[in-house]
Amino acid sequence: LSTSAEAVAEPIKPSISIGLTNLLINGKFVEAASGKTFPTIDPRTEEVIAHVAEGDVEDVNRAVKAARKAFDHGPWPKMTPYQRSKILLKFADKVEEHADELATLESLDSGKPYEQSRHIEVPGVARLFRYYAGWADKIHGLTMPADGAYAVQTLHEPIGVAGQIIPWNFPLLMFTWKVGPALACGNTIVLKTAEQTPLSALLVGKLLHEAGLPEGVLNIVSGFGPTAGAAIASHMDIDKLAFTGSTEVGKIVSQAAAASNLKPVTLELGGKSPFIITEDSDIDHAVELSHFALFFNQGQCCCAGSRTFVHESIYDEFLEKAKARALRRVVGDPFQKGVEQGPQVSDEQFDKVMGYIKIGQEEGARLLTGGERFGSKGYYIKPTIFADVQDGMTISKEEIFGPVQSITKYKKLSEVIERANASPYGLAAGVFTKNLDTANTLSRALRVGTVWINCFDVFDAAIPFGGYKMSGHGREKGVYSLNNYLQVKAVVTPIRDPAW
Ligand code: TXE
Repeated sequence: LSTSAEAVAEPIKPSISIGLTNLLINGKFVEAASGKTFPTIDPRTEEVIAHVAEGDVEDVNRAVKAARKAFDHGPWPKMTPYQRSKILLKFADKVEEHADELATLESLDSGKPYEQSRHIEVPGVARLFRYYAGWADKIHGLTMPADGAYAVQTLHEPIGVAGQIIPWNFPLLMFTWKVGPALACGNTIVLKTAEQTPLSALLVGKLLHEAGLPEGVLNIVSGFGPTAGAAIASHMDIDKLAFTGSTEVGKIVSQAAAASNLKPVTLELGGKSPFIITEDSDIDHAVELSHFALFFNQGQCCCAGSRTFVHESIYDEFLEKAKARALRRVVGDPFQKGVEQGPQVSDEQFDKVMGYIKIGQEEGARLLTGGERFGSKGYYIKPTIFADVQDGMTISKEEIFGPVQSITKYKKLSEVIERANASPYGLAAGVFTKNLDTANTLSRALRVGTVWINCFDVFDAAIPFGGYKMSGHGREKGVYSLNNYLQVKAVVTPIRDPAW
């Protein structure tokens, strides 16, 4: 870990100048109506990267006006689906042309390893937009027989202006999961980025316009939740709301959506995903996969495998190897090659995670490794493992959202099913087994939106993602996401002369 420590002491200067900091409204980058800005912070150095225009209610109003006009009068929903598809495809090419720049912005703003931004996130943006470009001209209704002499058809129409609020853990991908299907279906958008990570979306917005997106179709308002975010959730002229973030705020925006104009809401919220390792497992492989399931993206994944259940017959060996793997994890400057883990996104998240580590120790979980800050500058935390975690402990119940693995022992399959399901969350689960019967049983018994068997975090564009229970409702990605941005109109015509 010595090279990582040096990297923390000497942050690498990425060769990029921050060009875009204003709000994107009606196809132009404009200052906030108030003239206010807020700083976005480099989590490696705790220093300001740039001051970004701070959108508020008036800016959301301006953005909604532009989106409304673009939907009601603009060319976008009336373009042929093929024309829309071509713009999305051209945009995907532009993402690839600007891959280095986008990945640099993403890592600078969020602290995630550059190699991850460059080889997972940015290609993911291009892939998903191509996937939805493919759907644009395959969205169509049905015809159906009816009692009586009627010709009946359904039209699948865009909903209108979509309000979208996204978090900071995957700024580019969360933008993509929401904007891709909304545009393919012909909607217009007002999107709010997270206040911790406003930068990459602005460049993506510029590229979408360069690819031919008409003005007003996509508006991006940087700013804070209780101001700009709340204005979107409660806006009377926004027809649909999609939100990804905490369960707490998910409830607030749902209430605001209902209290304003009853706009439909899709929610992708927190999780406490079990990762179950059965007795027949190859231990080395199980250690590696469960390590990845939790520590990927600094542990800041809504679906992180944050409750590792290990069969008692392999528990001790598993603990020893999991600890060794955590100690080998390369922590350091995200721009340094080979680094697996950068800093947490913000001081607030750093404090939250350190708080949970303290609670874990106080409540009697056994700290195997880590548990403290890494280096002296930046929001770095040592990969941390707790063993012998009991279900009633706070760290087993609440979302930590950091590099803290909680390992617990189980005896029987029926027991682990019950314990895994005993959570208000139901986002995802990992199952590691060689036994087909066990895999089939667990994949049906677990009350979660995704079950990864002998794999984890497989996020193909075609695979739907979303939660059971308090992890949210609605599905993103895949064909299922189109439903979020379409409404069905039935058209009924009498057949005047059914004599034939
Ligand atoms: O989330 P918030 P925070 C979880 C994770 C994390 C915790 C808190 O456990 O530690 O949430 O993170 C906007 N009206 N997740 O505070 O506040 C906000 O500006 C409208 C899981 O960052 O939910 C941002 O754009 N909008 C999650 C977005 O909501 C509001 C990813 C998310 O922020 C608002 C992130 C309001 N009143 C955090 N208040 C996941 N599911 O992946 C805030 N926002």
